Amino acid sequence: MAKKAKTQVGLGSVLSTVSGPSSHEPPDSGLDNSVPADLIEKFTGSDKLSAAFPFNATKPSEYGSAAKCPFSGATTDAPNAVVRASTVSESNVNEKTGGGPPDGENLQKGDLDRSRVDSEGRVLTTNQGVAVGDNQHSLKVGLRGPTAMEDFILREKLTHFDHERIPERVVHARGSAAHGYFENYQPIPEHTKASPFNEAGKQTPVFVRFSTVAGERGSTDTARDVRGFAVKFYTDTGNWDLVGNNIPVFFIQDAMKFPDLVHAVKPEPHHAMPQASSAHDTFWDFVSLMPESTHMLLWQMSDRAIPRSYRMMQGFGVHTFRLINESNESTFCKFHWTPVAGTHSLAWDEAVKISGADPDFHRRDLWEAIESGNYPEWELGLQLFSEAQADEFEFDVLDPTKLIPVELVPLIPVGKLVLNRNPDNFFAETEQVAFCTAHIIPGIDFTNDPLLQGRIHSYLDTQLTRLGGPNFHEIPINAPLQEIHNNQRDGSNRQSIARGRVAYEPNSLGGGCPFQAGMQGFTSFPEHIAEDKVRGNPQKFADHYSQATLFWNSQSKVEKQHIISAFRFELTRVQVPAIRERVLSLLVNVDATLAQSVAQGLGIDVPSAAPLVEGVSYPVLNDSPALSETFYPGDGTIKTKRIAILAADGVNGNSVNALYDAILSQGGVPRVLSIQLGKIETLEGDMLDVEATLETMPGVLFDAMVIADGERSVANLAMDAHTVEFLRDQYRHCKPIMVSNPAKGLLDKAGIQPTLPDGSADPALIISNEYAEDTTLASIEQFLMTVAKPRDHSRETDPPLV
Ligand code: HDE
Repeated sequence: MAKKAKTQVGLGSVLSTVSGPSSHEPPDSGLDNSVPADLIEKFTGSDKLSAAFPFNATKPSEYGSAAKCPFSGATTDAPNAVVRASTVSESNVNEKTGGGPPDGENLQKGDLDRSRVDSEGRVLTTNQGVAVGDNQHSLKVGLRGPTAMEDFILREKLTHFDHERIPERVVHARGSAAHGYFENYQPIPEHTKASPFNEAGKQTPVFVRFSTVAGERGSTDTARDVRGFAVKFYTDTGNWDLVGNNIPVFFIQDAMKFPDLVHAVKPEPHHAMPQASSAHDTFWDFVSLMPESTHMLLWQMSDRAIPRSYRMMQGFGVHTFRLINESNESTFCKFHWTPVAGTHSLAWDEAVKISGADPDFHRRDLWEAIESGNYPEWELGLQLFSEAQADEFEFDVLDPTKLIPVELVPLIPVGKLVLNRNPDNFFAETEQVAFCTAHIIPGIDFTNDPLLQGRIHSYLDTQLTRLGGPNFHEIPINAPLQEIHNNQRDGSNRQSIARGRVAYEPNSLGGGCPFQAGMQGFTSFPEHIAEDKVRGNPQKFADHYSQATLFWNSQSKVEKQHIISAFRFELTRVQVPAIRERVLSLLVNVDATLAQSVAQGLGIDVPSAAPLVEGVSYPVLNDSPALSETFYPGDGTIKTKRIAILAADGVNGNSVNALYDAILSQGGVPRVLSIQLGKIETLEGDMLDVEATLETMPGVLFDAMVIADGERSVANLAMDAHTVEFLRDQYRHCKPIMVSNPAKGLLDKAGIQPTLPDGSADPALIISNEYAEDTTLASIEQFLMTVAKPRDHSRETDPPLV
């Protein structure tokens, strides 16, 4: 193979947000443009920009008599506008995001641009627009004297700082978000007049926030937890929020129990432990007394609760909603988001280790995917059914602990969701976005699901505390594209300036305006109800187990084992034996093997089953393959997968280059890792940039690894124990590994057998021969084909052997 004049090594760092080569040289932009040019410009431009400030030039004017005439701050122009931008994805514009302000301006107009600020070439000012002469020192009476009370600049700065936190969300505090669009396939007028669905190819801007539930704002991304999947549609008939989760059912059936559930799962009130974890007594105490949680508990103990990426999870509206057509007819509807990348999860041991190595794992993953132009995508599918059909089901469609198997009501694909733009500012957009289930538009309506009914109140209410009052709809990220006209007035932080003397309706002094829209506006579905006012549940709500069994039966062997292990882990951390036993009494009603295996893991006998409510019939469906993650293998590419190439002095440069190029050209993210940053010398005598170290980026942060060819390189790597840990973790978490012949000794050191525990060949462990162009390329191809597939768990044993 011809030796390259310049290597592409370094491009993997351009695609990443952690670490990078020590060299200032821009990496070769590649033969195949696999890395967007503006991302390379941003990466290298940031270094150039920063290099223009080798030291702090204003320092000399800060001392003694010179302090009376402070220098103005040093400035330099960015080599390219994108260098100073928050995100290269700002070039993806839609009606809501706007196209970006001209440099140095803060335009007040329609879309988000009205609020964007760019400070290029501008001096620092106070909040009153007064230029600040000295931003280094407080105003003192004498250089060694006390600070003057009149220092309004210091006081304004500190005061703002003192108040720059707002209350975090009561639940779903930890999250990450992105802009994008929903594109409709075909209009569905027979079912709904809702505007996002009324035209083929129509794009509606969206802002989507993913979250964990239990942890605080700064908690880890990879906790075992349900994930929020909240979509705000900025439609041309107002904002519609579909505030869902990545699991299609919920723990409880009635809003009345939500504060209890959340208090039980949050850190215990006396000592505020544990953070972002359900593995403690109060959670299991509560749910074991709430048998309706059982179905959700199986989902939560499954791999669904430790997704590999936000991009690789399904989303569900959970409740049954109504779609309403022009004739005011209603169709019941369940919303499903299905990821193009497939559903993939972490191993629990991996999730725990990632929490230490990179608590921002999912946030970083979403950000990096969008920056690199790999826009996350989902298909929206609807389950549509009539009231008559609903009455036939053995479960109640108003019960949020039940799903509707696709065998009963198929999914109809109606459009796709694409996330193609990162926010400019986390606080202004992701933190301040206010999702409310009450935000619906003509064509969508609620059902009487008692959990949904409570949510309609709670989301709006919570924003009053979180965002400081009733004008949160004016915050740019929350503002609809439609104009707002009403007689609501005043309140904290009011922005809009209403003209005229009229703030009531009906009026004549304002010419009757604004006036009600009648049938052109939102009208609620006129559901007929003639019932007694009661507290309680319909009889069908009393079946707490049959869908838990359905879910269990639908899981693969590996998925079942993971559920057993998760119950064992969580209940082992529980301290009160009676709570463990009560959980098991629920599992007995789900499946005997499940209950037996978990009991065995806890060293206790299987207790008797929790009592069933009499007179409840059990659905006949045995399994539903679509409930298993294996049903969604994804698009079979290596796109965005992170692949570590471990190398040290003496590495075969040709083989690293061939591998690096192959990964990049297929859309993966290669990184050269070594013992320390700097350059390593290849066998051919070239110098190769190291992009990250084994110490800073352990194996859990990568989807696959390679120990590069070269006897001396392998020997050097062997001197750093991180290499063996790297191998062990990658092996234990069932990730593809490629090693060259000389690295076989490292496998031995790590305790890794070349065959699977059952003696058969390990398809994800590839041992390549010493470098020869054709055989190396064949091994790389084989390796990357394995990386493209969902993880193969056949290495797994319980307990792990490695
Ligand atoms: Fe929420 N939920 N929730 N929830 N929820 C909130 O709203 C609440 C429920 C969900 O990214 C809060 O703005 C009640 C189900 C998501 O900003 C709060 C009940 C589902 C998000 C609230 C539920 C969800 C929230 C906290 C039972 C799946 C994050 C801050 C009656 C369908 C949205 C806020 C974002 C957030 C209340 C149950 C999903 C307190 C009372 C079921 C994705 O208002």
